[in-house]
Amino acid sequence: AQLSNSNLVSIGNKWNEKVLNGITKLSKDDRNKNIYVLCMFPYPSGTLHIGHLRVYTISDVVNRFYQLKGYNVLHPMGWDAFGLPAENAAIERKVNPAIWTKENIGKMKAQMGMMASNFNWDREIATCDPEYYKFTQKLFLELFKNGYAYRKEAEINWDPVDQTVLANEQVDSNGKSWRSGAQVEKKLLSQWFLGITRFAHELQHDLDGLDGWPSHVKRMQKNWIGESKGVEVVFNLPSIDPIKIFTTRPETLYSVQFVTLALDHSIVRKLKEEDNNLQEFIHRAEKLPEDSKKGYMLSNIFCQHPLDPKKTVPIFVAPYVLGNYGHGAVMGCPAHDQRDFDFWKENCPGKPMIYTVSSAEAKIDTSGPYVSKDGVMNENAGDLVGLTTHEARKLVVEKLTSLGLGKASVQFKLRDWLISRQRYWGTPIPIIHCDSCGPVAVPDADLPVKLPELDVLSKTGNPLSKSDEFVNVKCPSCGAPAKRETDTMDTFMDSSWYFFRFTDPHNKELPFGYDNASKFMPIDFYIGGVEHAILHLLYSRFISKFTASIGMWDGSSSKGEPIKRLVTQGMVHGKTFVDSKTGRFMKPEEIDNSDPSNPRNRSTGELLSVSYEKMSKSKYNGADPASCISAHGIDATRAHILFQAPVPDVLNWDESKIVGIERWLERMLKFCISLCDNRSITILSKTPTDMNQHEVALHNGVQTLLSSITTSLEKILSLNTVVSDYMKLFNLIEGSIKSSNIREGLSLLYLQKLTTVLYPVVPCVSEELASILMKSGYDWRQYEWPLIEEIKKSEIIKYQVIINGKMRLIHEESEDFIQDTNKVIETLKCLPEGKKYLDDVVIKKIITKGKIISLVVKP
Ligand code: ANZ
Ligand code: ZN
Repeated sequence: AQLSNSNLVSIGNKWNEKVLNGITKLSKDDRNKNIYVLCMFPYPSGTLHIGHLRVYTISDVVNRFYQLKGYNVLHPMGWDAFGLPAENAAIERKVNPAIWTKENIGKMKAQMGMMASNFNWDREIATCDPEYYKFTQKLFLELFKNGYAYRKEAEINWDPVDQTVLANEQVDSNGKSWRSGAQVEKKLLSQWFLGITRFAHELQHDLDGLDGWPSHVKRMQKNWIGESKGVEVVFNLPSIDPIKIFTTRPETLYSVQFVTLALDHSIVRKLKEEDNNLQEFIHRAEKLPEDSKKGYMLSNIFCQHPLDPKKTVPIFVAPYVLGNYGHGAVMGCPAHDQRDFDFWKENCPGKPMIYTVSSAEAKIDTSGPYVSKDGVMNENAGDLVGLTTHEARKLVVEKLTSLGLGKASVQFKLRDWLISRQRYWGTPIPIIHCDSCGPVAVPDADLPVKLPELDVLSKTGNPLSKSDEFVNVKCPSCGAPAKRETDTMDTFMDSSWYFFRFTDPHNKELPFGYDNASKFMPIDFYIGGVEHAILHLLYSRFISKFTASIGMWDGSSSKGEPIKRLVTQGMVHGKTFVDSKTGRFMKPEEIDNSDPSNPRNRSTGELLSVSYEKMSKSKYNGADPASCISAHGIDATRAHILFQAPVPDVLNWDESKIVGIERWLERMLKFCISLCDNRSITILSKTPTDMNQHEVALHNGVQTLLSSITTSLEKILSLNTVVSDYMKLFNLIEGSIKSSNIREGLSLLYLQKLTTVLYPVVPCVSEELASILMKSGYDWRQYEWPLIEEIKKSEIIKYQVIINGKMRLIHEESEDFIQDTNKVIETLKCLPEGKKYLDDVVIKKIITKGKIISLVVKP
């Protein structure tokens, strides 16, 4: 346990309410100075952890900084409140998920009240509130009307633990569910999709204009969208539709030795009707891993090589070809592609491979494929012989194009977004299925389609489909008996537009009004975890581009992009104690911390090994923000969080290190009180024009630090250096009071500026300092960010004073000091050291040069 600091705690309590209210209210009029600072809204799990405190502190610092700069800051907070944890808790505890969620929101809101974050609570939203999801449904219907929402039978990812479908994005590279960790199964089901791929090009290329995004996040998005530029090639075959393939290597066309189709290719589907062996192969192959190189050669069917029609090419069916990429078919070039090479070895062992590309220097090595994209076309390459791969690529595309057997083509890895979930606690999809009309939109007047209150929720099956009352309705279009859609939406749909709702949270007619949204969007600062670098941000970009494209807001200047500047904060890691002998994680009560640098096992006395790791219950390394705040006060806690690590980095949480911050805050408070006890000081209202060189040095130091603090907040969001600059600034001011060469009124002026600039990070201490100063009659514009003043030129030089050829003393003065020799003599005569040599003598000569003042004197 840490010693608590009751003074800082009580200052925190004293100013809490005032500080929570911030200093400006959003006003409607001033259109130019609007700024939108947003942190990713939390899932209402019931407890805030230290990671939350870190994000909210960062966004609140930005919020308060812009308030001080006179901006209208939108800094809202809400709840990402749908999702499985509530439903699972409801099943376990037999409580309504709505009640569970509401209680959690209450608890977390109370905890947020301790964090000194000034949010626009009058704009609070919860995605599970019918007033909110009514508009999620309306947006879905906008997508539906514009052809972006459609139902399709698809092979989907089925999570057998959570009993629901998952989006591709929610399955990791090992085929496990992002939430339950279960091995995902494939199932064929009719599901709702959103046509995100129609924006694939924009989603890929508009990333380049997002200068305010971390490059690694842009890279992750690009990889996910996966644009690939290549060529579509047609392989004709007798009496069946031609086969189209996608290739990024058209220059390898003469090395093609086979064509392979995916298991669900339309030709395969047709042929398997009459081919039992094929049927059997497909059955076996569906269970094989995607990287399996097993194949099945179609008998008696060959296709024609597009540039050499006499040459016939065999056709295989194999699981390594993806059904949902390109055209679900590849041209196989075993000599130049690793996968094709492996496939050929497995299915046509011993048969030679046709190398058409080689390096200019070395001989062909037939033990593996030649995969380099740079090389020259060799003698096997027909009319391409002698060309570079680059030239060959161009020529092949030209030939194919003129024959009508190919054209340039762009493919994306991105798939349409599967939003159907067979769970209760989500936004109902507002569709009614009618036998004669098909899927019909629920009319506006009937929105929201509310979740029925069900008595029992179960883990198996879709709870909504078991409610007859919910399911059986009339078709809104023809009146015939019809069935309501029972799928709910992926919760990422709820969070893909919430930032728009914050701009107009009370709108009863629309998800958001055009003017309100256009006034604040795009978001100026969006702060959150890097774990959302793909899913949430991609979906949000899609919905923003869609809503801009149908004129719901003015996205013209941002290309419909929702986020100007993205700030991803690092994780908070907890101090973890491990018994080196057993490898066991130690509980706090098992640790002897009497010597904090050498923690020991309480029962064995053995030294423990210490590391910082992701916080988890099983490692006993969690930290509770509430206990830290109640021990040290909110200001010290905030400053400590910011000071310990740069925003994007991992923060190794060590509460004991907070003492440094506490001492600094205490020193400032004491200093301010002692200064204000001395009421005789008259404060300077502005920088005086007659500063001496000591004052100029102080002035320059202060302005440099103020400028650095401003830049750190405004441009680079380097909040750890803001705190260290605060400390330096305070040290300067504290030191200046001790100097007899500096007017106290000037030091006091700078203390006021420090008090103001402290406000974003330590608002309660800033208020306390201000109240001490004000009580003593020192009044100023407390909530106005100081203007940075010019640095005054005047370097201080150490002059060597030489008298009759001997170096007698060193004197510090400004550069221009030696210009007036009378003043030099006067000054030197006044110095105690100078008196010794210059009293009662006649000065015969004075020479000044550079840093040297040379005097010739006679008694
Ligand atoms: C012939 C070739 C020769 C290829 C060569 C590569 C190297 P990216 O960059 O990821 O787009 N391909 C095309 N469709 C496929 C599918 N549905 N399933 C599996 N593989 C597929 O990759 C494009 C390359 O992936 C294409 O270029 C194709 O193989 C393969 F020396 O065509 B290539
Ligand atoms: Zn109907």
